[in-house]
Amino acid sequence: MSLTVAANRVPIRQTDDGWETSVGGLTTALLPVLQEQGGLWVGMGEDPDLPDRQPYPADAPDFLVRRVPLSDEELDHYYYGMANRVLWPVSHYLIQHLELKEAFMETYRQVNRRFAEAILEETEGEGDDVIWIQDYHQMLSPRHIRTERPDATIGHFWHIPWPAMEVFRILPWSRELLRGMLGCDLIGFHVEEYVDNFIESAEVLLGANAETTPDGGVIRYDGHETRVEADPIGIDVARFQQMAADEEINEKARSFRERLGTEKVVLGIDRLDYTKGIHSRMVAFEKFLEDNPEYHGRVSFFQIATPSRSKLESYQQIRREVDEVVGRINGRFARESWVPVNYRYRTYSQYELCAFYRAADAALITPLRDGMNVVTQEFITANEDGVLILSELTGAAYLLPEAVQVNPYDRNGLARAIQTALEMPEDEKRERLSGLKATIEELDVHKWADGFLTSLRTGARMSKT
Ligand code: GDG
Repeated sequence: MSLTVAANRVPIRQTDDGWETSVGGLTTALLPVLQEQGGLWVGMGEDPDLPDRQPYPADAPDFLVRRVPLSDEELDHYYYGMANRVLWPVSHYLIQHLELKEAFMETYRQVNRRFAEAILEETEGEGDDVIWIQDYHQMLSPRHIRTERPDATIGHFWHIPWPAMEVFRILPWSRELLRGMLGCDLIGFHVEEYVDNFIESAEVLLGANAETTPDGGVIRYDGHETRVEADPIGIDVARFQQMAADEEINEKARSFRERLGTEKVVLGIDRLDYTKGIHSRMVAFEKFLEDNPEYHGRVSFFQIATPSRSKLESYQQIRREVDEVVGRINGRFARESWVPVNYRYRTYSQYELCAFYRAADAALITPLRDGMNVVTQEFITANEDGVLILSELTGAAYLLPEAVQVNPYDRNGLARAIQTALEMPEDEKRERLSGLKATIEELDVHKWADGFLTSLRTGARMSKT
């Protein structure tokens, strides 16, 4: 078998010491498959100085990196436009950020076609070769590939929520986008809710015929069958376990706690994105401090917001709002050496993140909507005795009943959950965490990739234990 992956970004990057593979769930899961079986990775080419075709590694290539070069305007309309100002907000039910511009969709069509052409040029589509497309950047390329190569095996994994049909249909191009996706043989989502929403969208908007099966469903449309199923993504569990056992990381965790100087540490780690609920979380922490003066001086909230999509006005706006609320809370409550909110707008290494996970007494992961949220899984794997406070509007919430679940829009409920977490008895904490850890071990990202590829190739899902 040879594997072709199409994702928005290629999995390698240039550093001062040469080229290296990037760190991230998807790369970690798919590189071993490409290294073993060979293949192709197609992604955007944002830098005209880089080659369109790059065998990697250069001295003994395992696979070919193929870039689809994009002009600045194409990048603006396809990536910052259609992907990030249309598909992202609509899928997260944050339609106040929606910008429905025909020019975005026009470029998205062209770029999806170019991705499909690059795949067709580089592959012959023989035997059990498979094409695996990732995420909402590529909804139309499956249909192009199918038209040119009716026998191709094409899979797609959708990493964000699929919204309710009534919300998805707001898009003037909803039917065209769905038809594009239905060029696939298999589409994976994190949880059943998204599978059901997708099936309903295909039935109502396209009049497709759909049947539900124990694994998800089968949609028949235009003479082709597409299977849909829930395949929740995991993390590289062994890597996080190893980091968690590393003495240097534990030393970092201890000195971090000492520097904060409080009895309790509450942690948040997110890309700075309006879907992640950082602002509402801060306001809830403020309410917690208002209601619980006995905690003043005893608890610190440490929030990392990693810069993301910062070219976009809506992301600049959320940054200003978070800056403002952090300033307000600290201005109101800080005293002597105690600063209640420690906020960092920057990127850390994965080792540093792991030290923060180890150090925390509670993680506050409260997106307004999130496909899965793998920060949750990283915290559970790395931490030993903390509490997970988790938004019920994430994919992860379906899988993790042992978390303290909250509605991220409910300020009072969230404030109470912080108190519950900080006062939870030790044995209850350990019991909940051990249930959570068992689930995360099952969700491992290598198993996820194997499971999806087996289902794609054989037409049947592996039985889940
Ligand atoms: C999409 C979906 C779905 C964050 N800051 C730093 C850093 N990170 C890493 C985390 C984690 C990842 O980024 C974020 O993953 P999430 O799952 O939280 O969210 P999205 O980026 O929105 O991802 C999401 C996911 O796809 C997978 O399908 O779960 O729902 O939206 O791994 O650790 N990593 C490093 N430095 C940082 O400062 N190195």
